[in-house]
Amino acid sequence: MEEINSESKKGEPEYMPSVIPGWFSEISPMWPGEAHSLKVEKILFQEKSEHQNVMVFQSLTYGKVLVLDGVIQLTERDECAYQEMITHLPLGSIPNPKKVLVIGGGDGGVSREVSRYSSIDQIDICEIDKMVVDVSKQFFHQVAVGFEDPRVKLHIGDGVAFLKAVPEGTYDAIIVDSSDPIGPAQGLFEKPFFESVAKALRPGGVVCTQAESIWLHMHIIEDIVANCSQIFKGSVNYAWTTVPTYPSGVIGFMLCSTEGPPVDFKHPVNPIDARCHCKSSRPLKFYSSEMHSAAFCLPSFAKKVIDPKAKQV
Ligand code: SPD
Repeated sequence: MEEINSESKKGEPEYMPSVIPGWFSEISPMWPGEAHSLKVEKILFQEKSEHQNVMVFQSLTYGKVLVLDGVIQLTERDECAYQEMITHLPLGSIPNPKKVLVIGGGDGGVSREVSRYSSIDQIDICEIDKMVVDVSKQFFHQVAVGFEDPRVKLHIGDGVAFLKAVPEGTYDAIIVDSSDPIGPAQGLFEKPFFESVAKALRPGGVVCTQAESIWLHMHIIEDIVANCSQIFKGSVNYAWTTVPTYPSGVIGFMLCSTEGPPVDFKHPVNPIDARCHCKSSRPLKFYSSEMHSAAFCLPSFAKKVIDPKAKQV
């Protein structure tokens, strides 16, 4: 096969070879046949924890990147889209949240966002992998700043086991900031986990879980929606947002409430103060009330699958 050359000869169009040393490509059976790539300037950290491979690299265009088992978890440039949406979609939908649990979230970004609410007096985080916390504190200060809030209590352990031990009706909101359902996060996508979540929430409490991509994972989403509509007796909705460095450039969220005071996720009732009462945090970059409502508009192909099982107030 003729070698493809990136150098232009005699004014011919330039072709780039598709496999280039110095690039990170995200390859996984969860998105077969495609891989998003980022140019690597320097690998800053690479180690195997008790649970997974942990890597941090400096990219040319997205700042530092955190990768777990070969899958991008966050980049400095676009983490705002994910962390703000997964947090403010649920917390913007209920008045005066007080107790919040984050499952996963070992980088601290979700707790950074939860910290913006002055009504909250307790933020529990249950992350399985201490190395993720340590690496985030070392390389991602603007994200791990979320651990500095005195209301935060960090538990290192398995989220499934943690939730089973939580007394009934403890939390106003639970946010499940997980990696994909291959590896340590698998249990966080299964029915027994959602049953524990429902039990740990107060009446009219809310959950928001990372719920993959409408372009790639409709089969997973369909299962999650079916399980959730059996378990959660309040509202059950799917929302989504753009995150350029996640597979297919989008990611979704499952938002559910338990039986009790009705929750209308599509119309936020608890607008957050963008200035934030917490001095160490920056102004919002992505979330707004408009983005909140827009996140629930689904393309027709997804609506057809999700809507028959979803529940509105
Ligand atoms: N496909 C990757 C999905 C990762 C979602 N979790 C990211 C953690 C950021 N706090």
